[in-house]
Amino acid sequence: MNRASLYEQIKKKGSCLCVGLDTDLQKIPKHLLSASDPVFEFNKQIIDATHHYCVAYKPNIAFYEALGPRGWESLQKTLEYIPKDIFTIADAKRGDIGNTSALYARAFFEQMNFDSITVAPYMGEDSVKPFLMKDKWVILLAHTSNSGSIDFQTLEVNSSGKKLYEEVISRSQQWATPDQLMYVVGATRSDQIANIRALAPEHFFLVPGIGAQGGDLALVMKHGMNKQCVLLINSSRAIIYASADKDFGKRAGEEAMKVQLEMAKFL
Ligand code: OMP
Repeated sequence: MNRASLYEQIKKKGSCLCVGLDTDLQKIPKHLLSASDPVFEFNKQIIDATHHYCVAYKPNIAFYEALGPRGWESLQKTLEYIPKDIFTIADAKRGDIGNTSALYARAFFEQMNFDSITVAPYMGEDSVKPFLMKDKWVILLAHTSNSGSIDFQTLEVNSSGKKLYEEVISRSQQWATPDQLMYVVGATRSDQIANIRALAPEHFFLVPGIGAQGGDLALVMKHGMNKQCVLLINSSRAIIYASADKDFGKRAGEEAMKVQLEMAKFL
């Protein structure tokens, strides 16, 4: 999906919500465990209940890989079930030397038809470039939401105090246009989001960390948007596990709607 279509969806739905499909067999309602594919059954009902309120879905690949071949099958079925006008993110956090990254790109963009993939920038330009395929997006980890992000990302890389994540953002803009490249900026970094936006005025940010991680949605919307929104704000657990009972789909829909209504105030 290209930038214009993504923005079209954001305007149409009054939403920049991304629902994270972090589907865990330990957490899904017990009655689903007897289904032939419990993970897909859960995702299907979540998608049915939430697709009016979101513009993206982000399956976190770890939750599927951990189940072996049947996890990959559930992932493929889920991807095919997502409505075609909704942006898809393979949250795989890949990145390796060039020829290996090219195979990761084939796995997620050709074997599976994801619109985008999360990529770790640590190995540099040759590890990122193979993912830059026509009509596909790289979502580069910049300033992440987790506590360990301060171990490396905020280290100063020069005498004027530039931080490593800032260098990631400025350097990587030489590799791709804002039509192919997004950045991950955690919602738990909302106090810095205005500064980060100044470094990349046009690029979409994928912002995880509202909901279960406690990030502030209103602050992210207020300081992170530009005129075309250019935010995708992710919530996983707070939406998909709103209930552990048979009403889980309905409750997920209600939670997604609450977030959408909050977003609409800013859009
Ligand atoms: P919840 O905390 O349940 O909303 O899930 C957050 C999701 O976003 C998980 O799949 C994380 O792996 C992912 N994530 C972060 O939480 N923080 C980041 O900085 C980056 C990501 C990500 O790349 O999606």
